[in-house]
Amino acid sequence: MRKGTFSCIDGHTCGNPVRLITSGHPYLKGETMSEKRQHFLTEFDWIRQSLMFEPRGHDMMSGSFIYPPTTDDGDAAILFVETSGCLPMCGHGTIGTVTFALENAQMHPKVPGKLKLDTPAGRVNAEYSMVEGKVEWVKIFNVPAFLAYENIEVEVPELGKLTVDISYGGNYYIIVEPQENFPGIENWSASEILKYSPLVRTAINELLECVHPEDPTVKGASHLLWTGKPKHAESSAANAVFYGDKAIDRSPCGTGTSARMAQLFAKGKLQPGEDFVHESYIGSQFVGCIEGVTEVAGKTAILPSIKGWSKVTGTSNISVDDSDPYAFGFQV
Ligand code: PYC
Repeated sequence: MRKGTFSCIDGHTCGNPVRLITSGHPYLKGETMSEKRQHFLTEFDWIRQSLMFEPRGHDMMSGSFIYPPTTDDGDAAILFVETSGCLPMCGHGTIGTVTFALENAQMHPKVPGKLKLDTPAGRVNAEYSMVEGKVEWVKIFNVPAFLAYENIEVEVPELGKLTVDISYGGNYYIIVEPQENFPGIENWSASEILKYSPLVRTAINELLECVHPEDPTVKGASHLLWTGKPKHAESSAANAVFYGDKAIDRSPCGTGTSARMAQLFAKGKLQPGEDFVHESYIGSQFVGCIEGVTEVAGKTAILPSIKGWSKVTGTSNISVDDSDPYAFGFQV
């Protein structure tokens, strides 16, 4: 039977939606969040589709479920649900989940101000400031990020040749810097980003394979990070992150910022300890930092942190009943 009622806390992180689902969790098999993610995708993907797609969601919708920790020292575990699937890791989603959960007693840190979170991509730690019941900011210490491919030439239908880098920050990002066939995000409309992104993504995934060296279920270049000039003088860089089929991230994108810092570090353009103020398509900002350097399967990687904020906009009780022809959503 595919029906249920789901209580949700809705809000946004720096402009991008986060729907924290606080009831209706399916029981998931698996020792790790990566295994539980696979179980969810196999048996419960209808829940994601119902809560993310129209008419209950929209193109940018993104959400999460909190589960008990899967490690001995963890405080909580997070499963991410998005229009595109279940991401291994979502930065804006983690900042929103932590904010909404703490403000509504859905997470109980062992050490106040700190959280150890189990995600499908691995351990993500968080720090936060909470004043009079409101979370002011959350800083996440993301999974190791690394530059996977450099200077890849790809022929994109209707656009022509692009040279791109591919970097991992919890998801694989195709990073496009201004060049002959791309004048920078400040000179492109949203419809151009939405038109060309899927074409670049398909061309890249036909050309090469992105598979995480430590977890083969994390695979595929799923996101695009187009770069350009920031609107604000204090921003270090700006981006338009494309995800799903029609979404431009309204936040500066946590996993995208991690991937971008790994790319800049590998090219000698960003050093550990420097603030990296990353600006989103709508001008909101995250502060990123390289906290340290490590290795993933013998490859140099960075330990990224991302600081941002979230706000609750409301609560909802969403019902899904298979007598509704659009119970499991649709995409146009
Ligand atoms: O913040 O990591 C992120 C993210 C991924 C997709 C949209 N936002």
